[in-house]
Amino acid sequence: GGGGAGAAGGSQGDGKITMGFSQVGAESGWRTANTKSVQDAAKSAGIELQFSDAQQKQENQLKAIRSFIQQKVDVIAFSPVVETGWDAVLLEAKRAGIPVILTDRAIDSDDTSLYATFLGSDFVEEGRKAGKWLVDNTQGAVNVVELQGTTGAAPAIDRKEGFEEVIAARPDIKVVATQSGDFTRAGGKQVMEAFLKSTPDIDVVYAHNDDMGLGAIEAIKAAGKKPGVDIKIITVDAVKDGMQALANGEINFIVECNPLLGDQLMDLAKKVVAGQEVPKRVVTEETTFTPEQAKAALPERQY
Ligand code: GYE
Repeated sequence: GGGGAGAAGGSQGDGKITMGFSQVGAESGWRTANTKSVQDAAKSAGIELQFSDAQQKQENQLKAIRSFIQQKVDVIAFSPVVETGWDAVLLEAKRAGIPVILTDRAIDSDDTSLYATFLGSDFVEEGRKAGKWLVDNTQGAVNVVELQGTTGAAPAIDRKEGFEEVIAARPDIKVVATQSGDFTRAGGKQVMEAFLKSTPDIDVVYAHNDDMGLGAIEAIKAAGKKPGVDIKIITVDAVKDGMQALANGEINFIVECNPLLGDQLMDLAKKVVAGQEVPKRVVTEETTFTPEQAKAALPERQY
């Protein structure tokens, strides 16, 4: 790391860019695909990657970022596990002259000078797409239970918000229970087991990711009900296991969230390190899948 903007020195002074990357964890299929994408892309771009897994803990991310600053990497990229609490550490990076790229998840801060750009999905829009499917594909009273992502995480906050915004048009759609399953399969299963005991007449599960939806499927089956039929399931991500369940009719609709951010991230990193202008926000393109569309897409699906 040459440190200052435009240096692109690399830690060994070999002209290579060094990127410190703080990943959220390994909580989901989405995350696994995202990690692989970042690692592969760094290799092809000739960027030296210092990869750190925070195991879904903000304190680990703070430690990793501080260690990247100490090592004088050329650029720091990270996917913030939660939205708040980053200003102090990002100010330290700024003072050290190290540019920061937010990838996948956003932060909640008034000071937009703390990062160069934010690359990732529009999570509010994903929530809207989930809500729209529900509004368009149900009639009469509908009881929804919601499996939220990690508390305080941008995709959990935004997917809830976008969904609520759209279903507000149908007062007969009610979210009767909502709780975090921490974006994991085990979390989704556990929360769904509790919902099935405490909440009568569940018509629909809205899970903020495939993994929690897959956990909910296990709980629904164990309760002697048919996922996708007795209880409809909407999820977000469209990773292979989710798409397989959708094709099998156990999930009814998936909103895609693209984890393959690696190439775009390396591209942005090179520009930022070279002191070039980059857009402050780069939104990834995504679609939605019905069971028929999942069947068609599965053979080509990379992750
Ligand atoms: O949807 C979920 C993962 O931040 C978009 O994190 C990402 C989310 C993704 O755990 O599966």
